[in-house]
Amino acid sequence: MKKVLITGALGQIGSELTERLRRDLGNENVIATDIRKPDNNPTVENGQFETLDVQDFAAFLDMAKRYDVDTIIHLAALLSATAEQRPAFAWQLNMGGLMNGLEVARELGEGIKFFAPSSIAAYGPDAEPDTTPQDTVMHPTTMYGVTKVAGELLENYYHDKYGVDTRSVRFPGLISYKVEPGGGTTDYAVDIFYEALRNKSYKSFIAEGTYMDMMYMDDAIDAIVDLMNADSDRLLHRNAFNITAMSFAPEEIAAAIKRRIPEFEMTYDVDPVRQGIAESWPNAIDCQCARDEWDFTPSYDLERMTDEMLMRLEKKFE
Ligand code: AKB
Repeated sequence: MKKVLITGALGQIGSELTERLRRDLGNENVIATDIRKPDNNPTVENGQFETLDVQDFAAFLDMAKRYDVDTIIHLAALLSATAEQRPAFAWQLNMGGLMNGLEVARELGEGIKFFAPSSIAAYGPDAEPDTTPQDTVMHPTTMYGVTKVAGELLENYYHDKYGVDTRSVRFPGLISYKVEPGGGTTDYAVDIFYEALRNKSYKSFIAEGTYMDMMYMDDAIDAIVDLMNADSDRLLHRNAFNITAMSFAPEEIAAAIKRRIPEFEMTYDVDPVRQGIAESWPNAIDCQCARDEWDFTPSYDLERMTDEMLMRLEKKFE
């Protein structure tokens, strides 16, 4: 990874990955792109930025060639809840953008590295819910999940057929303080921190007892960088590795916050759409393959992540 083009760079993952890669590779070697223009996002603005609609193949190819990149990190996509509201558009954007990204990588030539995230959403309700294996049945019942499974297969295809060095992870819910996520089912685990500090209360749209995998953003960014730098000979899997750092239900994250903010109270106003999505996903996936094949080791558990989120957001609100 020497010169990287990132799509969806203004999103929750993109902003933090852009900042990290600019530190690792130098400002001029990270081309941040998004369909929107940066609006008060200094991490992305302090360097090369271009507007790019990933559905425009010619513009995508032109940009990758113009900057002579050797790696594409394709993050532009709709998340689960938004995709369920607009399934046809979700298919068009998630699959069209991915296909264009892979075609750009193929045109650039053999050995180009390509990353596009999959998700725990790639599993469906018939997968084992606990310690869900890396390799098992994958029959998602959401449009987002359907695009993730199809995307994993497509990335394998481009690797096997054209030699594109595709790599990916199945991300759990990602928790961060810099840029808020939008349109996801796991977003409650970020919203809760904002509301705990602003109002000392939170109304959860996910029901009590619903377990989902989660991870603090620093671990997610490390995971992308470590996987992209991993020795290809060690990778028995590629698209995509299970990774997770913790699994909790709403009442457990609420309890962790209450231990630090005793006045905090949580109530429930369950959204049937997002609850249905959450129930179709695993409770806790098994990430042993990622540990064995590229030494994945997250460092934030629920307690450390809660301390960090509250401390960082308090500073942000000052
Ligand atoms: C979502 O909730 O849609 C995402 C995901 C788990 O992929 N955070």
